[in-house]
Amino acid sequence: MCKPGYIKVNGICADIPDCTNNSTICDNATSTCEDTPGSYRCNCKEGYSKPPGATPHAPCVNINECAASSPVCSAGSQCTDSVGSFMCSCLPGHVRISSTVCSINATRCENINCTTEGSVCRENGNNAVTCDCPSNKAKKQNKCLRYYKFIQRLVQTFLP
Ligand SMILES: [Ca+2]
Repeated sequence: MCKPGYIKVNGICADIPDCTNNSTICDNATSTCEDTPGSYRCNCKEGYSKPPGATPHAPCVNINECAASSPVCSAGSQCTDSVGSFMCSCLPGHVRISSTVCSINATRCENINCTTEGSVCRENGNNAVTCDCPSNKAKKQNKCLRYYKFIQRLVQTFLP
């Protein structure tokens, strides 16, 4: 007599090759079969897992990556779970950096806060936006000031 999981071959108890004998012993969509001494194990594929304490034969189930304690999608993106995977969609005004990272689209004025007081955001096609002072004003100490040229001329005249 052989122990469970073993079969007598030429008078010797040999491990039953469960995975080879039954190719669907594990769910091939969610796991891969691994022969173990006297038994087998269904190892979960990426995107699938077993509940803690599940038996080696237990089926693997979808991981909801979107419910993970640390976010899998970056700020500015929306996580959508799918069976065996997940997807990060970029929120409006954001551009894709990678499959899990979206970043504010810095080429759009709607996403830009011009920090120079009185400056106006201008889009330059595919390049980053600029915050320019209106044509009748000039930037001075983080403000767009009218008559800057006049002040500058005064300074140049009276300062050494
Ligand atoms: Ca998933």
